[in-house]
Amino acid sequence: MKRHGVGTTITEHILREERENPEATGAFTTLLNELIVAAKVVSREVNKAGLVDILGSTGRINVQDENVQKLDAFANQVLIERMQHIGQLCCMGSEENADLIDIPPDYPKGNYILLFDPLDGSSNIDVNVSIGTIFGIFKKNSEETNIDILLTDVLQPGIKQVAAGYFIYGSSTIMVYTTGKGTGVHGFTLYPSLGEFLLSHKNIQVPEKGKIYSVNEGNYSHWDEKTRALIDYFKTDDKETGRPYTSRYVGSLVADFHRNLLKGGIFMYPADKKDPKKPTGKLRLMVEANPLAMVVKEAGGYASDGHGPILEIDPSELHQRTPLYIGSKKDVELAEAFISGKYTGETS
Ligand code: FBP
Repeated sequence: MKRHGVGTTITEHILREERENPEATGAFTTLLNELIVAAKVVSREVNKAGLVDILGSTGRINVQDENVQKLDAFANQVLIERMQHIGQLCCMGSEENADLIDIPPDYPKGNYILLFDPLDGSSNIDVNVSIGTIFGIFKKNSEETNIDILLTDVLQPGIKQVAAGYFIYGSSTIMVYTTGKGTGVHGFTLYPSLGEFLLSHKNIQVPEKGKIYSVNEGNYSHWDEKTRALIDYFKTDDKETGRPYTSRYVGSLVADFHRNLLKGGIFMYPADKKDPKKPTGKLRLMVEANPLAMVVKEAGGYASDGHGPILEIDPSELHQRTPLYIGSKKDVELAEAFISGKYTGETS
């Protein structure tokens, strides 16, 4: 219901969820509200990037062995500085930081763990193509506060996330998130003149089967036979099974995922032999695959590493990588059948 021309704000939505959760203490609300402030700061900087000296590289190489872009570094700093003072976190983990990020002693600590990819789609930053911030939130299990020991609390399977989502900085800035447990996946669009996220996509459900496949086919020669057969399957002309699918690949995971979430389809970043140091593909389990896997599951879709659910992977490292097949349930199940060698030619 619109009041004074304004629809449901994200704060209203979060407070309603808090009231509906008997265990809620307000801690999660504080965490999410500050994360939203951080994203607004990043969104503002992204929107004016071409006008200020924030494009291009910092010249530094990060723990992912990637060139750190200036906007990457800016987004990372904004998230860390905004989130460390809220008193609800015991630590954070970022794609840009080799180790866990401790909460400075002059700030109170809490029981939540925030993991994030501060700016996903770095290769698209300088060319004004949609990029985003991806986040996953866990609760720590132990009473531990010592950062050196907290890694065991952080390395939980994705199924244990209490919330996950992303922000897209594109033609408009959108936040999509879920707290799981049947609460649904909801999208909020930033209303620039109001500076407020308003509900724009209520209870998103991904179509069970899509018509879009998203993959960097430039890696074809580095794929194994099963992966090639899968991609060839989506490109084969067969009206009965709605093929060929159409190819769409932005090169920003958050943007490719968001499109497929709304329209149906499958995003794939298979394992490849391109870089012996990265046999399991490029994408990170904890800050990219897990959060999006929680969102797609709550929206009726599925996320797999080709052999089983992403959310059930027991992580062993903060920056471990995983092959990723994510999106419409039937398309990802089919991909899993191909990659695990169980494909029999039958499609459901
Ligand atoms: P970062 O930008 O956070 O490092 O993310 C990795 C990423 O850019 C994804 O967003 C995207 O899906 C993928 O890499 C693109 O990789 P490639 O250029 O190899 O297709």
